Amino acid sequence: MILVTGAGGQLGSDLVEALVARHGADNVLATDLRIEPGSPVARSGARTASLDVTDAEALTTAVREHAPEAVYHLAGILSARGEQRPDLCWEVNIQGVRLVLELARIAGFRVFWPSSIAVFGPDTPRYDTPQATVTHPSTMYGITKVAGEMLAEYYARRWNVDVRSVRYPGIISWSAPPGGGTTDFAPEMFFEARRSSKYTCFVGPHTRLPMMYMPDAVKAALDLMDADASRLTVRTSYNLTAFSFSAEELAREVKARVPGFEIAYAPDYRQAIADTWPAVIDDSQARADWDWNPAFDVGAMADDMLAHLA
Ligand code: AKB
Repeated sequence: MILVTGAGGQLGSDLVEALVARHGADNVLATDLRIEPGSPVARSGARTASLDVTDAEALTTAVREHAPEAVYHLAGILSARGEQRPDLCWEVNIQGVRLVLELARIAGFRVFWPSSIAVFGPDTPRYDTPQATVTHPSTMYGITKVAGEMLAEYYARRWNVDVRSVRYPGIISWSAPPGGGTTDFAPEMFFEARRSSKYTCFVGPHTRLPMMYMPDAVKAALDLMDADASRLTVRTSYNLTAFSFSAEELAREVKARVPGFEIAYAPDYRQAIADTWPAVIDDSQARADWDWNPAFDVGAMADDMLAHLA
């Protein structure tokens, strides 16, 4: 059995479908606080259950009942929401990953856990951000991701828990709306371009961030979990990227495909978060250790997004 937490979120919505295609619907248990009827996860055919990752008893019971061989622990509060609810962000993100790792130590399952470019902060090099560099974030979300990475490495080294992780950049997808992140302006721009041909962007035109299209985000999780353990040299979390663009450059890509598209900028509190994150990430370690190689560049992503949203 493969157990997925936070399955109803942006990544889970597509990853569950890929896991069902690989392992069969009966062998994937997709959990979240609530799985919406008609959602991509509900439609995937996977078994579903309600699960709160901060509830140690419920998580322990789920592991005992289903004896998973792997847990994809996706449940978490993202950066923007985390600044509005730092208490909740700490509780869900830290409690969740600690419990999953502790259960992995006892029960022996493998773990995939997403970290983020949010582990970096204002004193990290912004261009070609190396794998090993300053991780000194200014958001609660970033703090929980740094702590989670440290815990992952600790459980891997001390207890031999097979936990694998990537530092996701912003993820762009059409199948599920983003929720509570700073990079959400990118997918939102596509949704609004199709809906109303205009978008007011919550970061300024020159804000440049690393990004990735959802099929590559799913591929990264599966490729890393498939990788030969002896090749993995990083047990905190791997830098990962596909491309970087500024908000203005993305708007240009959209305008080239949606004639009449209008963009305006009204930066809000999320600008300050974006300003502390890398603009361009160096993911050469992931490429060397497990042959990471994204399939989509910006143009192919924009074509595919708009074709699906049409
Ligand atoms: C966010 O914006 O919070 C996330 C992330 C980069 O981890 N998309």
